[in-house]
Amino acid sequence: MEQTMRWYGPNDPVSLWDIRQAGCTGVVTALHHVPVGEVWTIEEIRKRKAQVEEAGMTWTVIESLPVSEDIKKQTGSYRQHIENYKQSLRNVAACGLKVVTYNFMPILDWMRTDVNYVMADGSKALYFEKAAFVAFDLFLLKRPGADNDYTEEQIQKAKDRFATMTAEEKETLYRNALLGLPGSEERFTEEQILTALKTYEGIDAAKLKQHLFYFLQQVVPVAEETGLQMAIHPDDPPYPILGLPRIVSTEQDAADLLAAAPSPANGLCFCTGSYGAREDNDLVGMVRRFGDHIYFLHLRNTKRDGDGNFYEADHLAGDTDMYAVVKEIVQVMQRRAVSIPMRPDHGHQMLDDLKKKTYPGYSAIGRLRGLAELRGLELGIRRGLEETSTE
Ligand code: DNO
Repeated sequence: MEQTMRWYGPNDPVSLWDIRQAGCTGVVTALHHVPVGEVWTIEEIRKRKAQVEEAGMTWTVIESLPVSEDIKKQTGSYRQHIENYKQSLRNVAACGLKVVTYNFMPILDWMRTDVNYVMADGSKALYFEKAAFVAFDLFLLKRPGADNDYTEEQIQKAKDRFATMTAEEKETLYRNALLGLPGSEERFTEEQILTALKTYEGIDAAKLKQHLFYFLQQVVPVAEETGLQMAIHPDDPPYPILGLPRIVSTEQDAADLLAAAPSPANGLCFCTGSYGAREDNDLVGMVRRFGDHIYFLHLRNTKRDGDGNFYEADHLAGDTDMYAVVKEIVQVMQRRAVSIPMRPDHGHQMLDDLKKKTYPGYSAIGRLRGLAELRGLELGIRRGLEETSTE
């Protein structure tokens, strides 16, 4: 696997040299300063590429070229935004980039209730606690109609959980849940989120899927023409939240979107953390079946419990059998004769990370640990396969 880390750009407290010293040959980044829906110009892309190359690394994977809310809803300027997206694709291809990561999650990207969940060893992880999330929805956001989305038992659990929270904990929960898109410090206000949620009334999962398919049918031919690989990131967590549809959560969802615009350019960002937060996703089988369309890998592990809670475990621990997944990936890469770009997704805050302020999930040392473990795992698997084939 080609080893990379995400870099949020010049404002990222983790520097390009930190990433290089972690053993990466490339970074994954985006032009976070360009407003969603606008064209990425060749000039801006080149500038960013030069910065990465000055630190002795390459930039081939974009994460993300974001899809506007208008495109997801097919409202307002969506046609123009799709044209702009096509132009951005042509521009990034002209600058030598290869993989374009994006997602189709309405309004919010990933969601956690606690970004400083203390583990037994004192490091801190990201946590999604169902009862806290339901409490946020019902008692802090007070989303109209929210109580219809939960069972009596879930509501009771949320009430009990809320009753145990101090004012400070409520404030922290509120801030975590409304954390905006990764890469920005911006948070939604309660009013903004309620207004945004209202705009999705009448858009159910079937409709949102149609919008995704339409988008793909428009942009995939341009990606194919220019030699790019599109890589859709799954929903995180992989089920509906706040009454919003989520349509990239399961193997069937992935199969549907690949079939909607058949092309070598239409592919997946295979995130073991997101798909793995659902018990019914067979990750090894998915790698085997979608292998030809996996263009980017997010390797991360979660530990679930029966109540819908999960925390981000060490990369080689948790519910996903990382050995089995990486072994399958190695075989896919051998069959395709490629090295798929990978990044250790998220990491715990540990050691000096605990004294620094970084983007949640993106501290240097925690990710370095994950990367080092994954790198060793891959090497061991490769050597093991070589030995068995020459025996
Ligand atoms: C979270 C990330 C996601 C991902 C986007 C891709 O840490 O994996 O935010 O970048 O969903 O568009």
